[in-house]
Amino acid sequence: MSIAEMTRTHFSAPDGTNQSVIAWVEEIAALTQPDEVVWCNGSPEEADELAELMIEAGTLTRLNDEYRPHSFLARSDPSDVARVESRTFICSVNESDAGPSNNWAAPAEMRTTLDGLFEGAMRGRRLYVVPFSMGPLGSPLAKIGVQVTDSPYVVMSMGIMTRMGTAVLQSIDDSTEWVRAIHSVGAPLAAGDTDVPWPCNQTKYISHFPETREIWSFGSAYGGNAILAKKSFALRIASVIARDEGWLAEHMLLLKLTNPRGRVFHIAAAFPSACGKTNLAMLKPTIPGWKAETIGDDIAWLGKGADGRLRAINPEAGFFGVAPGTGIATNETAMDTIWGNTVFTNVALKDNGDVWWEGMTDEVPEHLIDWQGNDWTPESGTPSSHPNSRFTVAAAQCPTIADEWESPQGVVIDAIIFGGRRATNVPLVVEARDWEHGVYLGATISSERTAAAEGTIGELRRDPFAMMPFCGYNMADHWAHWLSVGQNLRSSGTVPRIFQVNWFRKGADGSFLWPGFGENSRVLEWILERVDGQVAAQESALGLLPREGDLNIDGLDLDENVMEQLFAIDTESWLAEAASTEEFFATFDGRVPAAVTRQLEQLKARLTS
Ligand code: SAT
Ligand code: MN
Repeated sequence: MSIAEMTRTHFSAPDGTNQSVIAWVEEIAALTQPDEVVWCNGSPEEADELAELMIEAGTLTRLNDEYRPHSFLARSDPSDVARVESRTFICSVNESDAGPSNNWAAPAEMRTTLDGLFEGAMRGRRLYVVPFSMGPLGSPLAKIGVQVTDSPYVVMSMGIMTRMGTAVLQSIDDSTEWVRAIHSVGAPLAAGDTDVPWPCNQTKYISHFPETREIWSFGSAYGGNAILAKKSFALRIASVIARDEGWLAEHMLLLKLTNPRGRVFHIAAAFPSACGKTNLAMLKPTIPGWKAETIGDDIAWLGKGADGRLRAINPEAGFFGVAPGTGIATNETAMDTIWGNTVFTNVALKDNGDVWWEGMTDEVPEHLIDWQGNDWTPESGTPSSHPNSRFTVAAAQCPTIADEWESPQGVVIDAIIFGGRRATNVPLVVEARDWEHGVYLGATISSERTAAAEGTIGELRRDPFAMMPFCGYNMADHWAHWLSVGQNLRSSGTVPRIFQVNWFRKGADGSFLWPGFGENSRVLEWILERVDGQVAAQESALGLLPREGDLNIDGLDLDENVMEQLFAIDTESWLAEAASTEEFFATFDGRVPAAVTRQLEQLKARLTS
């Protein structure tokens, strides 16, 4: 069967499709005027057919089956390589509900702008209808969305990152609340126009309408700008639904750990983009007797379960991980996950038809085609792969995926961890005194900028709960919501402990003090021994720290004084940090909860006492 014949079967909505979906697709098609409407069924044949189309269009290169079976390389337009936070909008009815940390636009005004941009935007292209479930289909915690897009790359990515296809569409009935997500690369084709491999538009809008649970994305085909199930739905829109319904949608990995005594724990950990969430989610413990298994690497939905405990699911079905820096030494599990059936974006191509990126192997290939399609040698002086280049792969392919990763009820969370990338100030690990203090630690995460979004790399920025770019409502209200979730959990008995970690502290010579990666299991050991009541801790101005000798560094080759430096509390710079926190809180127009500002006052008092 030819490609054209195969898709022809999907040119009308499958039997049983709910009228609300059909009417909406018709409305969007009337606005965007695609040549064809294709209803995606989520089958492997469909994905293969899309791959063929994209190979023909130059969007994808098929990798050598011998080294990387059934895998592809995509090269984006060099201008479309990361999330565009300056073009991301929360269009709540009231500006104050978006808060000072989001770009806001009045819904009516934004709708007028978008109507203008989307009118005829899909001319000469196909509109793909992509029904998807976040969370296992049928789970009480799962949510449904439908994305329409004119990008086959986005369809393919959604097929990996979500549960996608006809079964989801057929689960929608008149009572289903489903999220509407509209995406166009914004590059209509006139008759006779030849397409480019990666169509996109210099004008970009990633707009969210929290009240009507809608997403409109224009101009980009990259990652979080375009795979709307991910940051736009599972974080920005879901965080608003979660606020309204009493649960949490967070930028967190989920990890299962079993200690040498056989006790099982689950942790949820929030870190900003490109700060090692995927590495931690796929941790290989270096300490004997510990086992780590993966549940999720980026997003967690958490809520009080029927048993009164905090439970979490990974709403995604795949990993969209940062490639550079991923190698056997840093994340062997990821390397084993991406053996095949993987889409790589903006990495380098080897002469043998496999992929390579900085940090994949110690040995650097003598010749590559770089992420922009140019010849590359070690002398080129530029990275061969874009620093935000990615792999997209099904979570089920991860060798350490935990049995319960698709548990409809979610897993019980024993500890919550907040982290960032901090060269100074923040110790290797601190335990919060209580939930309120933990919320303060989350609210005051700062982190050095990475390549995951536009901006100056290395610059320190505030990133509360690692949700700064992803919270669909006022960040200060998010802190209040966390306080109320804690209160609700307390009313039924168990509240998870909260910790802060920093793998990235540097010494005077600018090098990292802590070896990180698998050795982070030592820090998790201390955290879980605390949770298990096996070890005491010592008070400090910042919270509870490991007592000398309690953190297991057996067999680690650390320089002298490294532990002192990792836990050093410099009063002067902490007072400066507290002053900067005060300024940051002041930007929220009095909306910061009293329990959070009280924590700041207590910190200052402790630092000076
Ligand atoms: O591009 S994504 O937003 O999907 C990844 C990230 O920045 O965390
Ligand atoms: Mn992320």
